[in-house]
Amino acid sequence: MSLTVGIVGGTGAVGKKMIEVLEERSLTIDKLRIFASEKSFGQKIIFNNRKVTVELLTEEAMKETFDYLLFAAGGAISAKFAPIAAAAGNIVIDNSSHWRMTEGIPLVVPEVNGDVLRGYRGIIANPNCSTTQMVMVLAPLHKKYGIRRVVVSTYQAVSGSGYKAIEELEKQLIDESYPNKVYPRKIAANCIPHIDVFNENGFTKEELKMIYETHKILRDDTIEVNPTAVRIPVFYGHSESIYLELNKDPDINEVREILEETEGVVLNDNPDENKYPTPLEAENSDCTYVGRIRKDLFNSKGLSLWVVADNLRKGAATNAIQIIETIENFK
Ligand code: 11C
Repeated sequence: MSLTVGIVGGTGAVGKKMIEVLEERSLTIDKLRIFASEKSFGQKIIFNNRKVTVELLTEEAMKETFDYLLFAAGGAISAKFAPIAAAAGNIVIDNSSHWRMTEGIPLVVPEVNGDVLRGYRGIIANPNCSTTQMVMVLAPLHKKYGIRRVVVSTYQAVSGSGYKAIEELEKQLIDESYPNKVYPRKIAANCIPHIDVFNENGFTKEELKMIYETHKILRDDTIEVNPTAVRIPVFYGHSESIYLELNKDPDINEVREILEETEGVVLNDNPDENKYPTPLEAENSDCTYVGRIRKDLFNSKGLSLWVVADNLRKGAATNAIQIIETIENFK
């Protein structure tokens, strides 16, 4: 079946990646429409060797008929326009955080909980990139052993903050005096333990997303998640050091087998040959990579892992397109 797909925010870092991923996958797109604000409308974007003119985002446009509308324009735009599009009967896949925790709105990583999409129409939320790659690895281990506690530290690429942040790092790498505008500190040659705003409990919004989105996707709010989210001077690819306390003692070979067999996860774990995932190697891949798997030396139920994925792909665009593929496969 050929589809009409709209992208709201198609000129930003995630929107552009969505266009790239749509070109690569096997969905047949009959018509792609791209919407943006006054700043960017009128631009020409190439999709499947054809020029698409970026249209102005309006309420009227959102009432037209689409098979799928992908939103990548931030929370305020999603809050206003996604309900209009959904009320018109469209399926909306929203990459912002606005609808993620709303009851009745599915929050989906297809390999983990794609089943919730069966028969559903309306707004669907795409999770935060740091949550997505984490639950890709947590889900099969939770099923097998039960996860009691997760302690995670992230090492997040600047592309998670968009084009302006990419430019800020590029400029600071060649000019030490280039001022920080996107980040509260200089990002080149530094790491900043601060992503999104601080909450009164001391955690940042990025860290709270990792807690509550994990509960919703894994359908288990008893898992104790303790994150620290850190921005590092890497362009693409988020990394995570994850410590799990399980309900049962894990067998390390069995853990490796489980992860090796998990769809979308690639095991890269051979320290003797310096084999472990890094963001440079994960860039432009749709998979989630895991390595440095080891048991805690002091707690038989403890397990450490290192998880890396391309934040603009599996963390955003690819996951959104996989949501379309999942719904199409249910038809
Ligand atoms: C970052 N994870 O790396 C953020 C970007 O809720 O979708 C994505 C924010 C979100 O800065």
